[in-house]
Amino acid sequence: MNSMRDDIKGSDIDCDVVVVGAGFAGIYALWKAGQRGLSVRGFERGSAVGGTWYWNAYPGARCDVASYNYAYFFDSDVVREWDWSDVCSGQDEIRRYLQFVAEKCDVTGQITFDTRVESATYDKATGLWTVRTSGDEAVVCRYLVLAVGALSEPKAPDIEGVESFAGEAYFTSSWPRDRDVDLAGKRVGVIGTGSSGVQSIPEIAKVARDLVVFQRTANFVTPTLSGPMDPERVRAMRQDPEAVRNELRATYGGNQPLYIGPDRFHDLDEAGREKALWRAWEEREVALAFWDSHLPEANAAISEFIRQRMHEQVTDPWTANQLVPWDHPYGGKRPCMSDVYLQAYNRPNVRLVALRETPIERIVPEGIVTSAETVPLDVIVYATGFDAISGPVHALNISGIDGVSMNDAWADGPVNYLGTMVHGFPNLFLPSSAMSPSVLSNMATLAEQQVDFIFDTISWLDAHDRAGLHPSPGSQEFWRDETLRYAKRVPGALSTDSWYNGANIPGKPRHYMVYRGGFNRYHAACYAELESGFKGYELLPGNAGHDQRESA
Ligand code: NA7
Repeated sequence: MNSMRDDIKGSDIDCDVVVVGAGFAGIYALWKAGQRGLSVRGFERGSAVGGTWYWNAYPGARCDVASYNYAYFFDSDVVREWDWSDVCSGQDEIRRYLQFVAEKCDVTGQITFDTRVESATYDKATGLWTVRTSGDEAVVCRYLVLAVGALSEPKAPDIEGVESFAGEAYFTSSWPRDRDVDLAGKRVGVIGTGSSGVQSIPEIAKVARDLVVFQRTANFVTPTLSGPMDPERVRAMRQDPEAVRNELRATYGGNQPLYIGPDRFHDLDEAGREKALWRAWEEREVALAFWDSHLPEANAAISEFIRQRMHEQVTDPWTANQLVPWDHPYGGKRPCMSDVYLQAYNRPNVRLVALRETPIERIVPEGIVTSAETVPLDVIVYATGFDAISGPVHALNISGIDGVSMNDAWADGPVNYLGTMVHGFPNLFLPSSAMSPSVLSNMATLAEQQVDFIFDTISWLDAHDRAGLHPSPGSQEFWRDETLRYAKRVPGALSTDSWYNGANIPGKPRHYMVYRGGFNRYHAACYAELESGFKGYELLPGNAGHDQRESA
């Protein structure tokens, strides 16, 4: 394939592709562009590759998808040369892995680091994007891949007086990487008990003099898969990485779980269900206790079982009762995993403040004021989460056909087709974004799948002499309905406040943002489009002036 289209003057265009972000999707997109003979540039606001795994360097940060699967499979050498130390790899190990892959694939030289992309503007006349950066560069390209991640735009603290605090303040989402944060002997307050809070609290508890946890909503916490890698499984994986990759794409979650209960919920009596739940608990896959765990009745049994196990791990009855999530079913919001979180509350230096009973009123120079007390603190850790999934796209200033901004197009919530492209924004690709399997799938598998689909789309355009494409409004409506249809089947998905539906950000339109039809179905839908000649899209004419199904 030619790296430049003949109908675009060489001087008009700086590169074929710009990739924004250097996490799992960005690194692979940079490599893939090179493989397809396309010229490419990358921009990354961090000082190194890693994305999520670069920024979230808080103590205790680790992955809860098994390392067997949470990795790339596009390159056999990468699979064979990298040894994971644990089934649940820690943040720094995953960051080093991504650095290893980026260097092995020789893409780091294409990335401009410490640079934010500030805007991206589409020119209808030329069909090109102009990307402007914090480094005062304007780069003109044909294709724009925004590999900016789903959890990269931290939620701004929505508490009065945040700036007035006189002590140290840290965010789990941008934990200092250039120095050790010394919490020894200090009075530390942690706000937030999502995955970041659940992982960091036990580590902070080990060193802080006093730790006060400010919890608004309790979350489900189940044991992790952590432990040594099984050498047999690693050997099998290394034998045929391509086969593993295909197997992952054929699963519901882009992930091969280590255990799935063999029996259906309704085929078991009470004793059988209890046995199945215990077995799955011991296998550390309690959410998959039954073959049909997704059924509301099975989910209710799983939820109740986890509540009991959580309760019995905490000594103080009031604290135990507060830590158990009574208000939503398992999976209604992102469940957490930890082997040490609940036990941390049995330490004498750890105390829970239940914000549903005594809400935070404000932050003052000396600490946090609730409706019941002033808690004096030396350090506040904000584990308060992200403007998830659509937030990183809103943070960029993107304007498409006729100057329509993405923020206007998404004013009522994100719309797109197949989770990757938006009507009115030709040749703009959004891996890991809204209405893809996204955060409810294995993000490493998803990164490879989406980037493959994006570059297969680009190859198709070139092969068919098309300058570009964007989805039709009808396709977007269809995909929105599909996303909603599958979300309705998931217990608690639409009724629970969560960052899956934007409820964690005041004023954000409530819109379920994860496609729950399954990775396998998603993958098939993407490639069915390609095979149909992109019937769900509007195609922009190329040089040879093919018949037009376009609106631009
Ligand atoms: P999450 O899961 O969004 O958790 C954020 C936590 O912060 C959650 O407990 C929130 O309570 C709490 N929060 C947010 N704002 C406030 C205020 N103003 N007052 C009190 N408490 C607040 O983010 P994480 O970083 O833990 O995890 C994100 C994902 O990263 C994780 O699931 C993994 O996929 C990796 P709320 O539930 O809103 O009541």
